[in-house]
Amino acid sequence: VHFTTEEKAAVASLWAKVNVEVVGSESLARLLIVYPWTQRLFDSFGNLYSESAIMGNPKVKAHGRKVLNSFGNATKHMDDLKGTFTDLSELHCDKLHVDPENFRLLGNMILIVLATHFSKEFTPQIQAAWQKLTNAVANALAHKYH
Ligand code: HEG
Repeated sequence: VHFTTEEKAAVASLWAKVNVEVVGSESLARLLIVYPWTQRLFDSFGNLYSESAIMGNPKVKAHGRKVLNSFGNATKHMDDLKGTFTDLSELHCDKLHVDPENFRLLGNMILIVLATHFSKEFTPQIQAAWQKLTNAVANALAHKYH
């Protein structure tokens, strides 16, 4: 994928305002609530029994922050997403056994959380650029699967 200068600017301008801890934990929490079968991958996280338990779970918070921080590398390396995520792709495939469809689902959760946080500022143009990025990151993370 190729990102235009305008798309890169749209991504960067919003990313600069993102609270990684809040958006990361809310996105992961939504994934676990909206697609409950994803909870299976996090059986070491303790109590995921209800929406409020998931929202308040400190391990969900910490992991959400970690994942979105890592996603942040994508905003800085939009010309080389495959290279940026090679190691993580191998890890999620070989060690973590995460179905790559989940990268797409999480990408959608990130978009929804950004929309709720930024409201009207999340214009169609900004959404288009971000949606292209979440798709490209999902592809990059799936690239080393075999
Ligand atoms: Mg993954 C660990 C990044 C989606 C399940 N994920 C990690 C780690 C990073 C990361 C940086 C830590 C790696 C390490 O310890 O070296 N993850 C990452 C990104 C994205 C993503 C950038 C997508 C944007 N991960 C993702 C999804 C799932 C998942 C969708 C499952 C639904 N990740 C997962 C699990 C672990 C990691 C189970 C290990 C967690 C642990 O036990 O600490």
